[in-house]
Amino acid sequence: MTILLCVVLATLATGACSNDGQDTAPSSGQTTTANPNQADAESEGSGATGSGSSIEEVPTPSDSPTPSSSPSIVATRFATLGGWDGTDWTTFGQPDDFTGPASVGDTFSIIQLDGGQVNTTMESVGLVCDSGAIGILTSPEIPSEWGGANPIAVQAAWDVQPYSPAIAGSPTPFYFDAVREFFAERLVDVGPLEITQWFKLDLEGDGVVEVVLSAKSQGLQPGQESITYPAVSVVLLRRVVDEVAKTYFLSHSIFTKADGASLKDGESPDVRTFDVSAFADLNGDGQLEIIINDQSFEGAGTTVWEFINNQVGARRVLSGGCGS
Ligand SMILES: [Ca+2]
Ligand SMILES: [Ca+2]
Repeated sequence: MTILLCVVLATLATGACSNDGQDTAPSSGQTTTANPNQADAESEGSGATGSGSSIEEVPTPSDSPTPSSSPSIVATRFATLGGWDGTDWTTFGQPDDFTGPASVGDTFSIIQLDGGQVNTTMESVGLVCDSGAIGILTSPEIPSEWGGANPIAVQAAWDVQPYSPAIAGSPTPFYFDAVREFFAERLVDVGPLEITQWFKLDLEGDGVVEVVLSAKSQGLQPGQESITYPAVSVVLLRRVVDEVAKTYFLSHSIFTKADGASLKDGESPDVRTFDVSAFADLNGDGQLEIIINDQSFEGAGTTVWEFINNQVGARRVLSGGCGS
């Protein structure tokens, strides 16, 4: 049986992998939601100030903090994604070469979702994926678990986790409704859902808490051949803007019955699922980027999203991975 696969190579600000468009998340996107549940809206907006009214403090393009003039390098076990070159995001020659400012013996920090960090040492530049991609190899090896944790390793001159780690908990029904509404706006009536991750954290340290969640069709597994349509997976960011909760979509995939019908005999859908790998400031501007894993049949990728502003939303700035 032929499985539709896609190889995700290190690319900069491009779609990671496409199958009838279900994974071509735009560089930014947002939906405006007149929040039907004011209590939840207030909860979402509450932060260290104890009030959602501090929305005035949300950075705008004119007062956004300045990124570092020093570089950073971001790697996973299967790809060196690139990083910040002091002025912009860059691939550092990925995936065919590596020209980044890192040397054998340099220390990288493996970022864990709970806010912890584990040091590792760069040993060489070599093959990190069977596709031929070149990247940083470390000792100990950057962990990778198909279908599980797939963290990033970072070298940077600043504190890449300047704010408290995300607090995970049990999502309320309100957030299931928010996910349904996101897909309903795309004319997809999703079936049973599960929210696999739910974080409340302050991405830029302005005292207003944001919500990030990962959701998918109940029981959906990457690479699954037999699926119930529609099969969906998404990572959403919700933040309070002008006292209203807005939803910004990050990585997502939608596979509908029509997509399935378009497959040839013997083909199976390339089911992909997404989850948050880490929150880390990868360009030194004091604002946390959202790092997302994607899993497919024998494939694993990572995408870095930078939140630009309330109008533009989030932008995919780095991505890479390995599939076969
Ligand atoms: Ca905030
Ligand atoms: Ca940042």
